[in-house]
Amino acid sequence: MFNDSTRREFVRHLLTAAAAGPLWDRRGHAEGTSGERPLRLSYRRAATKWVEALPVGNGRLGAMVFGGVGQERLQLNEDTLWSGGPKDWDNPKARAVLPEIRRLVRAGRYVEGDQLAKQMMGPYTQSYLPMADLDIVFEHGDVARDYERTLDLQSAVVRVDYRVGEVQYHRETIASWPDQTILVRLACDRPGMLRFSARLTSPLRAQTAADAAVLKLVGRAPAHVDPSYYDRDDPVRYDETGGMRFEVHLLAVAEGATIRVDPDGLHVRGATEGTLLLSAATSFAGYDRSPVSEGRDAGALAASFLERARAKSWLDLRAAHLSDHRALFDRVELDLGGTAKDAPLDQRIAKDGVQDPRLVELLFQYGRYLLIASSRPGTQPANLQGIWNDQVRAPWSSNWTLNINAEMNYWPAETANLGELHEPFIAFISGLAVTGAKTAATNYGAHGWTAHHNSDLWRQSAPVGDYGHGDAVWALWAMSGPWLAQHLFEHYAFGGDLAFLRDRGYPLMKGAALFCLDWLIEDGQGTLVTAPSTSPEHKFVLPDGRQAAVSEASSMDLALIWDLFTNTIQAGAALGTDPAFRQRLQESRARLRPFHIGAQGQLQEWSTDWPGAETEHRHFSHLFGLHPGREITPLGSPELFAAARRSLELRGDSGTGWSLAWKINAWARLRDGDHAHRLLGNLLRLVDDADVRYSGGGGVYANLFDAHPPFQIDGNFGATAGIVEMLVQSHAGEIHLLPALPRAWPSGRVRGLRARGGFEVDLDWAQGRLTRAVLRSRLGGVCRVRAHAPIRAAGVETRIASGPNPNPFYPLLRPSSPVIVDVTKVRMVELSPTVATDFATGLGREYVLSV
Ligand code: FUC
Repeated sequence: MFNDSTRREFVRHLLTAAAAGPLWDRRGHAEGTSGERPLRLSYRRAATKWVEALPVGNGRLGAMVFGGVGQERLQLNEDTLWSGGPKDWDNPKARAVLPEIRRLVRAGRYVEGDQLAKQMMGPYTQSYLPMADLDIVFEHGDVARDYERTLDLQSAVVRVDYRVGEVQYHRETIASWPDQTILVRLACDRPGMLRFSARLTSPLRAQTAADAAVLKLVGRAPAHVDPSYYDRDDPVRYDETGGMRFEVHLLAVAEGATIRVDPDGLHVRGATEGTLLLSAATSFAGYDRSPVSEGRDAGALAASFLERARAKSWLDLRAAHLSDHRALFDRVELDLGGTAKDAPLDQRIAKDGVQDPRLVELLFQYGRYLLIASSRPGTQPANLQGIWNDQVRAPWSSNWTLNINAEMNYWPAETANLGELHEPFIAFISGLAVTGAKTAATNYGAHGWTAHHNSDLWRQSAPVGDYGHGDAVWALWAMSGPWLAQHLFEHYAFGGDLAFLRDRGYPLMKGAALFCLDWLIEDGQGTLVTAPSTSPEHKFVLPDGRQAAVSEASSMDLALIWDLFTNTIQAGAALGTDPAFRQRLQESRARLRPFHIGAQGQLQEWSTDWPGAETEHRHFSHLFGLHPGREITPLGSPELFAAARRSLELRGDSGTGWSLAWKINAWARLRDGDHAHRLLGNLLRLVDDADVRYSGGGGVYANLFDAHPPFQIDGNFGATAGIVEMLVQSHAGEIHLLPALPRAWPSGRVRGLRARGGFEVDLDWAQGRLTRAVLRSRLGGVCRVRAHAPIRAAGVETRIASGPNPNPFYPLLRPSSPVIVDVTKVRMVELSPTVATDFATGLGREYVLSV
């Protein structure tokens, strides 16, 4: 028990949440994270809505922590808990109607093409499901003082502190990767004053049972769940033969307390401190195995995780969690200036938004935090909601949407120094290449593999739409393969791991390229085109006013195929393999229909300069080559660069959350830092709207989750990636330092960003100009650095760059010249002057640069 002065000390630590004092160190409650630039989401009241709760996760298990006083709620997820099981989604009819669709499209009968395309569809994907709720009901009631609720990004701990009468209460929640459990630590400063019951419930079919000291929830997922936008009777179907099993196990450890377990819960009385340990598992045994007849033993798995964790003390569990998390999180530091603000986070967002550089830092690091919490080697990749979902029929099934959203989740993985967290996505792509090879053969009679706009735990690879219910504008898009394959190449391009490229990356890239070679057709004028082709989710308007989706050779198709062929050629050359195949890719790439620059000086979205159905449509797929591709660069393709800028201007500055995040990246690639910053400002707007909105309305919720609306995590990852693109770029034949620094960040520093070719970059800037940089070279090779002036490297000879960069990771690519409808309409972009400097680097060496 504390005397008055230690008690005051205790409260001070709780309220300021400052670095650990000796008391807390000893008791293991505080983490001692940096006091100077705290990275915290803090609030003075508990969450009342799901998008106010704070996420923790270990890649596999996720919890949304509400932080209630009288009742704590943890809404729980496990990343393999989905409806359904493997099944046949391929559709041989697609192959039968393919020639007729191509004929209709060639004849300009697009609306008929759209209709016939419905016959190419397969079933909708299954749904990612919520698992359970852990409710902790405290006997002290709901009235408290000095309440604070905080997520500390650097330690990955959610803390709740409050006082009831004279008793100070403290709670910490972590999701431990090393110990595969979610842990809730509870403490108070008066002996025996902790009294609570912990209960488990589930929105799925489940029952609880007491098994010795453990409370178990044993449940089953539905065999089928329809997407939320598909309005049918009986959308959630249970059946005894289908449907994954799952178990959640809960144990309380509290020395000196009385603990009773019954099916209703765990009842703890007379505790001063204690820990709840929660483990969970499903019967998922792989995307191609039945979770019922070939499933794993969910109960045995959950029990083994719990067994291992209960053998450790809270201090050890917490220390293991901290060192695991910080080994990833601490690699990057960002300082954009500004002063610390004490107000609750939602008020800060509403009041200051992007004007507060500390909020931008928080948003940036939140994306990194969320990736660490939702994507670890061996887990499922982050889906539309990462791993956090409380709805049985979540928006868009909380699946993987492949025409931008899932890819966006992984944009920051390499650049923001979390390259190994790309792994779940790479493994996902490997699975999709297996199911997608069957789809390519059955639906199109094509070699290689591809997938379409949606996928799920079972690696659904066919067009969705329930055999005709869906719309071709989103369902009929056979281009997932090329986009996904970019991630394999980028993983190699940043890390330089040749064994990865040889054994995993290249074979999958080649498979995607084989599909494209078969998918491309002659247009009768010597060029290669795709058909049926769409520009994801955006229709064009025909001269008679009708709208259609399916045509020939949308710009995005051509950009994706160019990117895939280019990457596969570069990868094959790096491996010294397949020269004949490379030759074939080179020849086909040279014959791709060139981009067209339309009547407004814009990059055309479709092969004809049709107006779009929505001028400010959220997707701007035709700019893939600007970002995340590398076809459109100021040096390699200045007209396309100018046309891309015009297209983006025409799209405007509003959008859904992910669309705003993509625009940050795109404006950064256009080297317009102020415009990128404006988009960042549009994203850093407080939203309190959960209804689905397709045009405009994007922002962030009180817990900084991206708001599409509704919540969709891609915008968080996209924003983090966009902030990196503003500071460092390396896609265009050189490393560009501060390519798009906005005036709003005149001075700052960043440490630990990554550039292609194995470089790690630290930067310092003042008065809007680079002052110092440190480059660590992991692979050696020539480093070409672009900055506002020539750079000097301490102790190394430098020279002004000329000609191609000899570093094989840095080709300068020159795509075919575009067809320009009216040259007078092309407004070339004037960029502020910059200089590129070359110097040789040695493997594992560090270089200090000055300007
Ligand atoms: C695509 C987007 C929507 C949404 C959904 C999950 O259909 O066009 O905006 O992000 O995916």
